[in-house]
Amino acid sequence: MKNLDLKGSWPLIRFIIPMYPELNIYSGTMITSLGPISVATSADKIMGLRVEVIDENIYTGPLDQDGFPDHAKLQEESPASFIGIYCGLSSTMDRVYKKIIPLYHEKGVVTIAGGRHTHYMAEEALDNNFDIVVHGNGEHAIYEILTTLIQGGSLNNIPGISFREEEKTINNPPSTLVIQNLDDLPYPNFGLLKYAKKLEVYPLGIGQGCGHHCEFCSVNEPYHCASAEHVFNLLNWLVSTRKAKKFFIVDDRLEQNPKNLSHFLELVKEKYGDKLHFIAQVRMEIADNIKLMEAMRAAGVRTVPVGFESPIDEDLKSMNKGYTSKDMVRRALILKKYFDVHAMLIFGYPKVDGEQSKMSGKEMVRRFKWFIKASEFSTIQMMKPMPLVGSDLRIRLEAEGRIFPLKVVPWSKYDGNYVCFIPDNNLTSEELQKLPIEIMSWFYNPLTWIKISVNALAFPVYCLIGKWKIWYSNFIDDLIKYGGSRLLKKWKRKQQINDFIHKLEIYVNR
Ligand code: B12
Ligand code: SF4
Repeated sequence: MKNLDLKGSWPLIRFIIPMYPELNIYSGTMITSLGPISVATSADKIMGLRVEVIDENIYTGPLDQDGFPDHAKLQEESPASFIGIYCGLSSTMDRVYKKIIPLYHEKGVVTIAGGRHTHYMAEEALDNNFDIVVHGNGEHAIYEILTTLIQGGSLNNIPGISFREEEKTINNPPSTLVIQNLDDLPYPNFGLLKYAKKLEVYPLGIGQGCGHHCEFCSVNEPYHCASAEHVFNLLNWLVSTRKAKKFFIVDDRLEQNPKNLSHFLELVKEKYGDKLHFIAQVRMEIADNIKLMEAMRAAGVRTVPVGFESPIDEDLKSMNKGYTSKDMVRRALILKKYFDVHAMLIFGYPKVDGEQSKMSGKEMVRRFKWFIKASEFSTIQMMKPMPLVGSDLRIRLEAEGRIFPLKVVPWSKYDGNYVCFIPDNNLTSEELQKLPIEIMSWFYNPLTWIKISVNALAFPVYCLIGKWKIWYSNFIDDLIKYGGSRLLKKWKRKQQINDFIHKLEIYVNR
């Protein structure tokens, strides 16, 4: 550990949520990450410490000459003694290691990492000049780390952290910190955000973990949740203190404790009707539970992102998704009656046990398009399979020697839009890179503006026959599609996809 330099009588810890490296469908949404805000809230309970959070994705402060948040300037304005970085998304880690950490490390600031990437890659983080890595829930750990360091104590007795002593890595047990009673947590204080645009969507957590075990996913903990009353009180507090109206429920799957969820929805409906707006991730099987969907709708759940993943049974089996494509369209159409459905899909999933799919890329595209059209999704996101750190998929592909090394495909490309491994034999790297984008371009068709214009003219007719609600819903879907087509165009313009594919091919043919 470096010698602690407590700058000023009230030392400062600056939490940083690093910027997404690439344009994606979440760019432009004014939301922040719940985890680091919750940890910062906990640090803020330490008497004599100042706390601020910089979220680079919604940042309004000083910029450097390349147009990125200027940490040298931030440090000059208010020197921090500690920084805590959210390392939950691998795609942000190149910026963390290359741009953020070196600057603070050089100034003798203590650097603390938390989030899923560094949990699984602690050695990499310590090699890149992080002083401490926190594993799992960081609310108690941050309190203990900061109070211990300020009082000049040793890290040896703090559970769930990794650090180096005389170049040797110390991993204090347990391997993952889990806060079982989520009702014990203080309400997240979004007021700690500094230089931030106004939040439009507030992240809200009911529970953590997931009882399923999809191969590509890095969420491996069993599910546990806060009580309905606790979450409802928190919601009331956000509505009254921050005028929050729109919420993204960050649970991996909302429906895991139906009794608790139904109670929460009932409380929301009683007080707010459907005036608040919730976005909540669910599995497609909730289409079989009409009562629950009705309760969700009545309490203001409007949009459900659903990981349908693939209409191809071989893919679903390899993913260990726990269902087949049977009934997918039927369930999607039921969900559509209640919500806007955002479908998350994975193209070209590598098959288990060296099985090779006989299906050509062209046939896969045809199947995906058919499924998307038949299911009438409001929005879609086509991703490539990502060998995420901590997932069984990464372990399998690593064992097969198929993951491109970081010098060919760096962490910044781990956002679902790039090929990260050598695909199955029936697909070339170029096809895996390009075909999902072809499906996105087909769905987010720039010519949708013609449909929008025609529909605008047809509005009076729909009013006359009393079907204006149908008109409105189609109109909004088309506007979103058109917006999506513009975003896609911007993304394509920025990418040098052919250079990227060329790099992959050189590696494959080496
Ligand atoms: C909500 C969510 C989103 C939201 C918001 C993202 C955000 N960062 O908040 C949205 C929809 C935007 C999103 C987008 C994506 N996501 Co996402 N998302 C989640 C989800 C479901 C919940 C995150 C959350 O808020 N959890 C609740 C909080 C309380 O927990 P937490 O974040 O882990 O924080 C705790 C600890 O980690 C720790 N901690 C966190 N920060 C810090 C900092 C310090 C200093 C300390 C000490 C501790 C600490 O303490 C916290 C409190 O206990 C997770 C799955 C999961 N369960 O983690 C996936 C997850 C983070 N997402 C994932 C992915 C892959 C994506 C996408 C790439 C998918 C895509 N293609 O669109 C994009 C990212 C786009 C990009 N540019 O890269 C992966 C990330 C894996 C990885 N290694 O990169 C996850 C883990 C899911 C998975 N399939 O495995 N996501
Ligand atoms: S992908 Fe969804 S259902 Fe599957 S393990 Fe992850 S969180 Fe659970």
